[in-house]
Amino acid sequence: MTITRPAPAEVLRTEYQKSVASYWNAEQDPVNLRLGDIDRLYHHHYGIGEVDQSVLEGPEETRDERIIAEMHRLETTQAEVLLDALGAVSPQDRLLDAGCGRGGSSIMANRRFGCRVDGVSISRKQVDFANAEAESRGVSDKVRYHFRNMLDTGFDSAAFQGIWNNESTMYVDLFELFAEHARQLKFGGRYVTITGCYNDVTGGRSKAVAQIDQHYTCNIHPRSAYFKAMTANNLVPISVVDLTAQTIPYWELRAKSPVATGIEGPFLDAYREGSFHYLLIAADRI
Ligand code: SAH
Ligand code: GPP
Ligand code: MG
Repeated sequence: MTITRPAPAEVLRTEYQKSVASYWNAEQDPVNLRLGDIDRLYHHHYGIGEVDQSVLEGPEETRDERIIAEMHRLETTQAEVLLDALGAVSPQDRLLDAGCGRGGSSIMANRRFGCRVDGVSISRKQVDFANAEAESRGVSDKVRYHFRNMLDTGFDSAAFQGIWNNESTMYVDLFELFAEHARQLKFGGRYVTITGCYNDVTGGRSKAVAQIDQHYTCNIHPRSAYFKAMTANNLVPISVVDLTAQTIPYWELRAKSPVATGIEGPFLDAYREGSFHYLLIAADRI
């Protein structure tokens, strides 16, 4: 089989997109790889839910392993909560994982719904990694990752019952993104995002939010921008869940973990001061 691959210039259209792709092509952090190695579900998102504090007690020699396993459990729970919000999906449907990272959420979606899932990332390294994982799991007929730009994927119009962005909207203009999602979703299809956004009520970008942007080369949007861009693109919110209180324990645990990266302080500050929220938004395509 011949695989024709788009030239990077067709996928990476701006200097900014090239710098985002470089970040993800170079990324090898134990905070992600050591967690993913546990069950080969690799996530690039954060965790939610109650922390089992007993992982901090018990034998010193295995403490690090226990903390890492607990962080991974909370990140997998986050993806389960996102998939819950997709509503009914049948094995005949198709789903799109926009900004798919190393692909963990797509594997979980295929496992849950039995349907075809396509993931797109502007990191060729991630796409190759994720396809190798799908291959080794024997699901590469159903789960496929593509080196494509989520602002212009090349997929057919009205091809998808569901589309999600799990922590990947902060790299793009939301009006462009939701226009492309609206094109690809069927009428009545569901869009879900879990995202970090800044709080319009407390003012502009706080110092802690600016530090997060700087750390990941991203551009966190205000909360209001999501609803403006959805309304402009025939996406009607059906549920909005503030997950902030549920993600703080993950960050507290991560700060005490052997794989802390230094960004834990800004996340905890931003959440605690109220300048930043961790939000799930689900919307229907009309
Ligand atoms: N959703 C994944 C990864 C989140 S990390 C997870 O939950 O594990 C952010 C991802 O967005 C990275 O894979 C990055 O390559 C991707 N991304 C950023 N801008 C993009 C764009 N314009 N098109 C496609 N993917 C993009
Ligand atoms: C990816 O997670 C992080 C992002 C996509 C950027 C910002 C997200 C916000 C909610 C603002 P990761 O798992 O690669 O990050 P880390 O390496 O810090 O675990
Ligand atoms: Mg991570």
